[in-house]
Amino acid sequence: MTELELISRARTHGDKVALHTKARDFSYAELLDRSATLAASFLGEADDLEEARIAFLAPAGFDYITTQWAIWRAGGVVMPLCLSATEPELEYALTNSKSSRVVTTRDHADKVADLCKRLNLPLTTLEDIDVVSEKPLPEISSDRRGMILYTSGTTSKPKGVVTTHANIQAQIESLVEAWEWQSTDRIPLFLPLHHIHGIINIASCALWSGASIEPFPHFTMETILRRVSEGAYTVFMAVPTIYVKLIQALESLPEGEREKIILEFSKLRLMISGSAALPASVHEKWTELTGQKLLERYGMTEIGMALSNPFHGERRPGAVGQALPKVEVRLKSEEGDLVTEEDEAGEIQVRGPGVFHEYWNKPEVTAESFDDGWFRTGDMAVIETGYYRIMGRLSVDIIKSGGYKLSALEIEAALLNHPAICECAVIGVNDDTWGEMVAVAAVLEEGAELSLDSLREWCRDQLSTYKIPKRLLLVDSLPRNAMGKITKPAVRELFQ
Ligand code: MLC
Ligand code: AMP
Repeated sequence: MTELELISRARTHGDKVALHTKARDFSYAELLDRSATLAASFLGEADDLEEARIAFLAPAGFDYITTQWAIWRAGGVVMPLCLSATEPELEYALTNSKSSRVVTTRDHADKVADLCKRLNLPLTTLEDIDVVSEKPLPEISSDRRGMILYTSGTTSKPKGVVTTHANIQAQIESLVEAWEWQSTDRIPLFLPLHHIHGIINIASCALWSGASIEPFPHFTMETILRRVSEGAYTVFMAVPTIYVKLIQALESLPEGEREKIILEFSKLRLMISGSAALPASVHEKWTELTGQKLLERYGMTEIGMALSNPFHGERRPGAVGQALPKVEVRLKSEEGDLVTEEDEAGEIQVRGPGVFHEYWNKPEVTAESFDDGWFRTGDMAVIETGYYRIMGRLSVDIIKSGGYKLSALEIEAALLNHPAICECAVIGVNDDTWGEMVAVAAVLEEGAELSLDSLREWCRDQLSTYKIPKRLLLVDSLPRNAMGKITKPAVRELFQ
């Protein structure tokens, strides 16, 4: 029988604690039992979901993991939705992926009920599933599609990144080997579970290894500091914004309390940063405070993780290390030549079994994103004394804020629906906490008025919180080049 390796490995972990939650602990055996029951229910009369896309909306925890495993075990493709998405964003993901049903919890049903009705999509609430007896589950070969994650990019609307089970397994195995995951590891999970950082690097690597996860619906400083001070974890993974916020929080604590938490941070066996550039100053400050040397790594939804500072050896501030196991990395210059020398910049291109299968329903875009079998990341880097250093992105239209990748074009398209806005240009402005922050320069309709507060209020129904502009500049005209195209570097100067 062909069973996913994640599932057969879980059998060997049996009674071990897989999830430690406030309510109670859940063992690996419980994850297996519940996911088998759910899989039988999702299958109904069918023998195999045959790659049907099943969207689900659930916070990190037992429901999330068992739904994910159940969809996989029944032969479906998991499509985790963003808990803070607006209705237009959810509608786009559901219709673009042609999802066949939405699964959620009673607590979250209100968020999708009307939409599902309008789209004529069955909505299943996990608490209301009739316990059907288990049934034989289909064989899942590793070349089948397993997951779609929506990622923003150089196109206005997000693209669905499809990975097969083989891709997912390769991404997990690479990290388990490089970072020496242990079955004794305990890790907090507070990052969103519609992105690869939370799904692969934390949840899947931990469960693959027989480790224990403490899930949280979102990041809350007080709770995390308390659990760290109780010695709850061995491994910690976060985006740079969280390390900046942790430094601010620790520095504002009374000395006794601070020292206690810092001592526990210093005992962790591994602390990792990724999803956006970790400023060298933050890296150094964290070492100064806790004695921990953060391990910075670089990755992307389409490729999993590609570059990492070493688990053993020098973890260099401002650098992302070297290629991970199972990953080949090369740099290609703007002229299209392979970069063979140190200190010469080039685009990062990646090849290997972890690289995604396709952009959902976009064969041309998929083909264009590869150069002779190598995925073109759109990120520029150099190698300096053996380590890669990320220099920035090729596209000005991609913004990274708080670790989220945002498309300036998607935000512009939404803002252009505002009745007061005639024209606009969205850029990311540098910010010490968020890395970049969304800023918009706008030309208003004749006689119209617009404040940042009212624009932000209007955006709440259209865009997730992190996409909503944090700065607004009203201008008479936008800077353009001779061809009439808006020049974003000149827009950025307007914000200086
Ligand atoms: C929220 N706020 C922002 C903001 N997001 N302000 C500026 N820029 C942003 N991006 C503001 C809100 O408006 C609000 O302000 C206040 O901050 C609190 O909002 P929140 O939503 O409660 O924020 P918080 O919970 O503190 O979120 C911060 C965070 C979150 C860092 C925990 O952004 C996060 O989880 N980021 C991780 C995303 C991630 O996992 N990316 C990985 C993608 S995969 P007010 O005024 O209303 O209080 C990938 C590949 C790889 O990148 O390599 O890993
Ligand atoms: P996403 O599309 O959300 O998966 O985000 C992937 C992008 O995040 C990459 O293309 C990079 O631009 C960025 N990124 C991830 N890790 C790092 C890092 N350590 N340093 C700089 N940028 C990073």
